[in-house]
Amino acid sequence: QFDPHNDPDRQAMVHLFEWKWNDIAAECERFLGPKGYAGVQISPPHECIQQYGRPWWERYQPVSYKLVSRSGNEDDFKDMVQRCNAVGVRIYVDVVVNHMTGGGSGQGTGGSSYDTNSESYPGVPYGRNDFNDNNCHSGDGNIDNYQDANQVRNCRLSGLRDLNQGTSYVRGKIQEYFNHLLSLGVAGFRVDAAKHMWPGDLQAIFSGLQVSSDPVHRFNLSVSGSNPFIVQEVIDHGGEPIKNTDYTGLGRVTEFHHCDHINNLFRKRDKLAYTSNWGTGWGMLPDDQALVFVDNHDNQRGDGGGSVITYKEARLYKMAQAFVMAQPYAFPRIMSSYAFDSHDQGPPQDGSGHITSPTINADDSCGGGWVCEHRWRQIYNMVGFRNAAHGAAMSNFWSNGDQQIAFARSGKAFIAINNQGYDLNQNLQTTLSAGSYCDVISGNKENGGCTGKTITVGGDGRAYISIGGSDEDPMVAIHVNAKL
Ligand code: LM2
Ligand code: CA
Repeated sequence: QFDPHNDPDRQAMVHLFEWKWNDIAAECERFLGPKGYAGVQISPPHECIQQYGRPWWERYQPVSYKLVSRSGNEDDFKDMVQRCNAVGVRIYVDVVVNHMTGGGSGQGTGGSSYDTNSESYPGVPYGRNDFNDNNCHSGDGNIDNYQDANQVRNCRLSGLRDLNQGTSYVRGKIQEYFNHLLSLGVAGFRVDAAKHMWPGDLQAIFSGLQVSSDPVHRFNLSVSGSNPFIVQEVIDHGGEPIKNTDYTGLGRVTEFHHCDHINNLFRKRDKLAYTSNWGTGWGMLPDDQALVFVDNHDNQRGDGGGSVITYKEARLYKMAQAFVMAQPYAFPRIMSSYAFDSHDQGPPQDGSGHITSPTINADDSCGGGWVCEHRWRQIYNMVGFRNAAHGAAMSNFWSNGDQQIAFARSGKAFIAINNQGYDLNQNLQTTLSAGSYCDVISGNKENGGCTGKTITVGGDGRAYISIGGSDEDPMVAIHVNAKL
């Protein structure tokens, strides 16, 4: 449950937030596979409410576990999983099983009816007895006090009807849903609102999962271990009784301290010079228990605590991503967004509420309202850096004592970052063999040449590194696969 079941040459995943299944399938084949991405976190595939204005968050209000959503139906889903697996890219599903809807009644995206007030969800089916109402002891039935773990687990998260995962019936329905997804070839789950469920209940649910061994999917999980990859979303910034470590026995956990540290670092409230012991040295979870990211779909909108760096501050964002990818620490996830001006704004869509596909520009970037951070050269080339550096320890850490750093991934790769505001000019040890390397931040290695800066490494492993204090991309990165 800690293993992403990734191809060993692929060491980072991307969250294609609100993408349609057939667009993801195409993206696996034309971009993610070739560029070395390990997998995709997809938006919740279950049937959900159809909220007026079609905000993104309607997908966090399940109506049933039928695979019918604005991203596509079950056939589209199956096709996506098979096509992505075929090019070495895994699919991780965002599963929402803490709760059902938060208000109203009507029809879900798959045609099932629901009625929040009577807690009636015939598409599953769930009824009153399947919810936690009698186990919640807050004044209004909602979570009012995060200092009370009982409330956090048994009361309603902003009015969302809270399922009782303590019963064998509810556990069974959730297992059925997960096993269905696994039978279609997915490699794992991002468990929404894990903090709001009891670790013991999650353990019981996970222990009943069966992974697919169907070779048609070209992806036989039983080869690499029989447990699906599990990422539990536990928002822990410290200061509450529920800790992310309550869940680390069951699978990986989203490391929100990482978002906080990255934010403080790149806004210069902290020093890059102090990062030679990044990871557990900074009080974060052990390597194999953490999933890390600069921002996610909630905190890029200001939800979930802390302020973070997003695509809207592109220069800082690229620097932060380069730092995260260059580090050997944890398993990273890149956020891929659509452009938004307001919190609730849904994905690019037409007048009838159908999600519209991203367009792909000649320079590999996206159009049609999609930001596609994962297609920014500075970002996808750092995925290539991470893949090339995999297994090599950090070494030869250098700093100017403040906001300029450089380090090697011993024998495999080298990066220098200048967030100081004035120029960096240094002769630094890269640990690489003598030769010319393409700086993958400023360009691509193409037909044996480099479209950006070329860095020359001498016989002693040293290279002269210059990064202007106000350069648009104030970093330089080279690795063994970028040798010219
Ligand atoms: C999550 N993780 O634990 C998701 O990452 C987050 O995006 C989800 O909230 C949340 N948990 C529940 O799955 C989002 C969104 C909320 C939205 C909920 C449910 O951030 O704003 O709440 O999904 O759709 C909305 C309204 C809220 C209302 C609620 C219930 O914004 O005002 O509360 O629905 O009707 C009365
Ligand atoms: Ca709960």
